[in-house]
Amino acid sequence: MKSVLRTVLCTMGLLLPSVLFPSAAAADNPIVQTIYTADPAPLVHDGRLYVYTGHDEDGSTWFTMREWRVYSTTDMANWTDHGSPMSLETFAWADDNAWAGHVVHRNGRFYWYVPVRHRATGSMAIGVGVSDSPTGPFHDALGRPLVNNNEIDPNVFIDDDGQAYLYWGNPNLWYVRLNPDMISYSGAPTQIPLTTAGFGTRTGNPDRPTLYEEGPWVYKRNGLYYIVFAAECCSEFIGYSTAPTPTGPWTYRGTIMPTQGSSFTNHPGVIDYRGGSYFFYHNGALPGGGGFTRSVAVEKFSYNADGTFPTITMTTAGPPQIGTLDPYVRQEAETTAWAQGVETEPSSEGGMNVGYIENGDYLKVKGVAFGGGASSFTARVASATDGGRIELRLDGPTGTLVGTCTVTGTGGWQSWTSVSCPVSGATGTHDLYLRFTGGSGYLLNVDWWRFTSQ
Ligand code: FUB
Repeated sequence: MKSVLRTVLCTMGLLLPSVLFPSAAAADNPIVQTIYTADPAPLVHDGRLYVYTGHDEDGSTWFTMREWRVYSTTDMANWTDHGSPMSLETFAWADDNAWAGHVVHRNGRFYWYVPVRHRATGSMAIGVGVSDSPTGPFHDALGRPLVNNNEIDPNVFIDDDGQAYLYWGNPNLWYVRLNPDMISYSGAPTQIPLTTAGFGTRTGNPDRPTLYEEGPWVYKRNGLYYIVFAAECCSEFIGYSTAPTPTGPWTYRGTIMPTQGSSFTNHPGVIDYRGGSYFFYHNGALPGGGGFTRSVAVEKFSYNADGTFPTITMTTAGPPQIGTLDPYVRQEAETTAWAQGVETEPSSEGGMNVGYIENGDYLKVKGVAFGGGASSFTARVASATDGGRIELRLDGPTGTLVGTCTVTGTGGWQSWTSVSCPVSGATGTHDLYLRFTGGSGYLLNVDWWRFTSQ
């Protein structure tokens, strides 16, 4: 991503990312800025909201995707990067197209259904990764495809009676009843009739007379079954249908999210979390973004009284933060509302760290509750060069300076040490900016940080 940003800036004759991102300090959408992400699939587990995504490679001119990624939040504003716990290498029988998947929790395990290209046939198939943890690592549950009919975008819904259904398809829409083991099924895959009553009317494409295109997302709310999907092509919008049973008959209900946002695909994920309803999607909102370099974003919404959707439009603000973030416990550096100019990578001390930090880059952490005041700041850092400084600023990358930590070389990018510095003037609740300054080239890495209260 860093190299893409630099190329874009040079091409445009721009020197500073802030020129491209005049409102980056205020924006929280897209939720990931360090890489291009696509095809969000949210899951709530043990009080956290996880979102599983694909990863569009930098500079892609096709859906060039080799791995999946995981992010999580507890406040809908600050997201933790958990890296990539599953990739094409997980599936020995697959060779390309790590496309739109879905994770469900059952039997104490996490099952990740993904479409990939089957090496032996060259056609798309659906595999299943399994893990004991929502952040992986995942391994191939079957050693072969679960479904192999050259269609994509699996989504699993578990009904109140325990019956699980796998839905998928483009250009058709299929379902099959999964067995309780979640990695086998009973009965034959069944095509859901794509009628115009069920899925709306598309004009100008006799091969696809309904609006259904791909990306089904099925769930139940107040006894009503919903199927939300990418509609029409191209560009896609997000539409939905409802039914009295998980197998239909479906009735088309209209548009949720109109065509917007510089990506000709879109992909829905709908979930309730901590009393609110959230709509995940993707667009092409980052620099260099477009149809093959997409970014996942999220909006908060409320259902209408009759259970229908309001129209949801893409924003750069994203949802309001739920609560505040505690700076007096260890916070991962890769937990951010916005990460400007940096990348993440696996840390030798576990989890991820923020790296590839250059002069002027920054991390925004939203809604940090300093309360009566912080007296010092400690960070876990490493540097293979001469290091740099971590400026602690409030409410903007050039906002009030409340402390500066100096980092010197540690002998390696994964040679970690802790540095501390005094803090003054950090009281109440503010957006915290860790702004990095120093010479040219990469300065330092950060694994985690913590303030001490007065
Ligand atoms: O990301 C690759 C494909 O693009 C997905 O499988 C579709 O849903 C579309 O978003």
